[in-house]
Amino acid sequence: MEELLNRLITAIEFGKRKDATALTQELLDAGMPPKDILEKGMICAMSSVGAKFKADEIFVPEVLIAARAMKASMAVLKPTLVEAGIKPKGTIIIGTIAGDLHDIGKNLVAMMCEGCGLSVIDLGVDVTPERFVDAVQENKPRIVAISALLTTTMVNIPSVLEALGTAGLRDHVKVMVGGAPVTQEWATSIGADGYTEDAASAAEMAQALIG
Ligand code: B1M
Repeated sequence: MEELLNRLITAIEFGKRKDATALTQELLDAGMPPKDILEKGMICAMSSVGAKFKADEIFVPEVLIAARAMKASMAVLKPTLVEAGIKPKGTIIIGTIAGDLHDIGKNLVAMMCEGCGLSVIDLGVDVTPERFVDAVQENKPRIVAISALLTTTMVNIPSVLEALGTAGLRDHVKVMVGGAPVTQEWATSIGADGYTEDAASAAEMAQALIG
């Protein structure tokens, strides 16, 4: 089974979607617990992808195809995880801030977080403070993650923090911010709980904030 698991890791890392789904099914058929397939296989593969991306050894397209393979494997595994009562480590709501249509970086953050075993609710792009608040009320996530790619839209992020405060939700969620124009200094100045420069670090921080 060890060999099958290593083949699954390689298939995900190299974005071989069909191989990844077939190997996931083979591991299930061979009797490997779904939790082990998730943690020792899929999460391990995406951690390695994240580390290589951070080290500039691979780039956005490779990460996207790896994440796509991981998603396909996850679709095979999900029913058995649900059956076995294995819950995600936590829920994160993510979106690109109002006025902003850039979503490639935000999608990377979402995929990396999924790769770490978090449940991700992606609100898409151009997300207003009201939509963030509604989604928090509905889904009770541990984290709200907000991406901005424009200097003209990052200034809309503080309104989300304010709206969460007005709705009495600010103490219930950690707010992470990121995107090209955002800096640690600015994130601190608006009272965000976390800032990271890249998607792999965002997933690491999300796990750390969830504890
Ligand atoms: Co736009 N665009 N764009 N664009 N675009 C930029 C951002 C820009 C820097 C280009 C430039 O002028 N050099 C510039 C912004 C200038 C500024 O404000 N400082 C710009 C502009 C001006 C515009 C328009 C206004 C152009 C126009 O119409 N006049 C317009 C705005 C539309 C709108 O949003 N309302 C616009 C439109 C577009 C397209 C639609 C054509 C397209 C977006 C397609 C899409 O996303 N689906 C687009 C693109 C592709 C870009 C560039 C070329 C690439 C952005 C990208 O995807 N990078 C960009 C120039 C550039 O960056 N070279 C540019 C790859 C991606 C992986 O990186 O998103 O930074 P990034 O994500 C990184 C980190 O930032 C971080 O992790 C990722 C890496 O690991 N990260 C987070 C991101 N979110 C995070 C959240 C976190 C943590 C980390 O925690 C929550």
